[in-house]
Amino acid sequence: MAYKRILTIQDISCVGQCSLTVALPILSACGVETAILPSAVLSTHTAGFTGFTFRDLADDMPSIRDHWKKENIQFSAIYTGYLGSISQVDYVLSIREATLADGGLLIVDPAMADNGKLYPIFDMTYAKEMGRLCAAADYILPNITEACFLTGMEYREQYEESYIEELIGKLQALGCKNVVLTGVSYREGFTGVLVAEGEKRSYYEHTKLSNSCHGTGDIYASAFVGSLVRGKTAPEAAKIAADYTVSCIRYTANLENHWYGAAFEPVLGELIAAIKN
Ligand code: PXL
Repeated sequence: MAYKRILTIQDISCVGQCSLTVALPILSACGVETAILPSAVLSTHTAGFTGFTFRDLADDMPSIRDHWKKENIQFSAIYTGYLGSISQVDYVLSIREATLADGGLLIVDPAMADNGKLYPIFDMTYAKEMGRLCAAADYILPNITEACFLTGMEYREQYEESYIEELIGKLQALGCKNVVLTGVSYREGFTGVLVAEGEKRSYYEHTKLSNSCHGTGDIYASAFVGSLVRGKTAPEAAKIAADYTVSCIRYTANLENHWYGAAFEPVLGELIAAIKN
């Protein structure tokens, strides 16, 4: 069996349990060698903390890419999350060109928005550029808010299957045929994930817990990518990632003052066990 190596490109929020501090341990737990390319360094994430520092690392990307190319470094998959600035989209595309192995996957989590709003520091120009990256991906993992910013559709909290199907169609029209849409809820107390691979659909519904945590999108995407790269199908990976994320949120509900992220560490064993099955 070829040993899999992933490159993940997203920010380091030094404190806050999101992006690289979540992706690296989760991908490692999935049994995959993980290389990282930090897109930015922040003192904390931007959801709930104020006065955070932010350093965009876009300028380092071309020389890192060129060094890897010279060393003939190749990745089985590239997984991107929160990027620091719009110039990074072209850098990511050129890193893919230089380092993605034949048959390797580009998986894009367009981490830029939630609950109907863009994250601080992002604007519509960023959303448009993210659309260009999504167009080039093999899999994209938006939540409904991100799907709306990518397609121009109206954000709704209540909807029917026809609204979700229209969103999927518009996302696929961007250019990526495989869409993993998270946070699709058709009834009170439940939510789920819809996996669209071309015309094929699979929906996995699970309990919606009353507490919600920051960073669960990153936990979900990391567990999905790790499972997929370990050979699970997309619907299997979507289920493993959903069950794991629910466990993280459930664990966090019992902690005091843990508003900034989800305690994903104590339940990593469940993810490892699920991937072994
Ligand atoms: O979890 C997504 C995320 C990643 N990185 C930074 C963020 C957020 C969400 O707000 O602020 C810096």
